[in-house]
Amino acid sequence: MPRITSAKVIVTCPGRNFVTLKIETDEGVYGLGDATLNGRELAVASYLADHVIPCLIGRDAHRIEDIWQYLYKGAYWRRGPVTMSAIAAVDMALWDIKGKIAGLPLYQLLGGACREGAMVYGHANGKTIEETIENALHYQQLGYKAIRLQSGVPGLASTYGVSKDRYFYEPADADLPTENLWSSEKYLRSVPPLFEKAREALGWDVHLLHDIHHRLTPIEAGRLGKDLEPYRPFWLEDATPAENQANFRLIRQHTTSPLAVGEVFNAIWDCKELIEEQLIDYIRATVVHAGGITHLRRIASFADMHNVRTGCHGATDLSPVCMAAALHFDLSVPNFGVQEYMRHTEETDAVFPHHYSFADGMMHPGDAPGLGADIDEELAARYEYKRAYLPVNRLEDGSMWHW
Ligand code: EZ4
Ligand code: CO
Repeated sequence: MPRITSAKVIVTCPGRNFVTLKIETDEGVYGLGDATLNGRELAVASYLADHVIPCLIGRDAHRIEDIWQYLYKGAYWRRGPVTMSAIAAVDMALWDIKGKIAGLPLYQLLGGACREGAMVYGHANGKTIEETIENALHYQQLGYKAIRLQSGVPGLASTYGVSKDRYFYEPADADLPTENLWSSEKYLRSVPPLFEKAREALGWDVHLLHDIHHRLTPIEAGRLGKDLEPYRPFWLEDATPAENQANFRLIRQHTTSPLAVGEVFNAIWDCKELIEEQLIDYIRATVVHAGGITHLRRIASFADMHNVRTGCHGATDLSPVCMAAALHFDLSVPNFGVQEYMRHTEETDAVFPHHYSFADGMMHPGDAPGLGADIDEELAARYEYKRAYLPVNRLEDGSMWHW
């Protein structure tokens, strides 16, 4: 039995902050787990170092389900992004260890591949529709079969998803939250022409996606969904906040545009009605923020019963360790839909060497034992943590809005 002898939290900032858990065993095998929670990184680092690691020492690393239940039920205080990201990091690291000991890539332990690769979508963006389309054409040339379109909104100085650097979008951009101005009316006028022109330029053989980033009311989202129907979007993401899951019932009544939600979800309870009542088409929960491989598989199985497919969050704040875990999950889960893929910078990739690869619009986790992602601790130590926040939004009258 591989006994856990020690564990530590590694915080590094190769261009952006990442929190990584490393668990070591007496068999000399170690495992890694991503614990990054954008803008709240140190809370998870402390939760792990101060409250989780002491409970891990001496345990049998093979007992993944038992350790998951112990950390979830045993804390008394359940769910929430900090708790569930910490549990996720432990879970990922234990699966990594199990894979390394078995000499098998993780997807083999999860039942083996049920597809050749995971279709990913890239992020095309620009200040104007023309710029966004030019960027999308570039993704199409790179072989992407699915592309997310985000464009500047006329009359608004900045908006979500439109990057300073065209290929690396990093929303957590300041030492204190940047203040942005938002107008749903202006935004709602800007999206249909983007999709109309994108179909003209890109044709119909590519999937087009869009992220609303929680900014509309349900009835506004219903209207946008209806307006976009002629352009056959693959999905509309995070149309409205989902704390009240009934929000999506209203959207669903008004549009056949497919709906995706859940990158901020932490547990199966966050999407119980959404899935059970078939109010969504794709569930965006991720390995790192939703309790690890163990819990995400549970969500996926529940989703499969209700014709909901997976579409894991894959922005740059999810480290290459999480990306690797996501790809093993994607390869093995029957109701996989699509995987988000925002490339990491070279700096980040150097700190986290990995075996996953991209070809022809698809990704594969590689066949190295375990997750197939590592951390160069010496290099990581050179990048000190740098406080960085996500922006906030205000409406034109100064009141706070969803970012
Ligand atoms: O804003 O990951 O679909 N992707 C997204 C991301 C999120 C960030 C938040 O940390 O919505 O860009
Ligand atoms: Co999103």
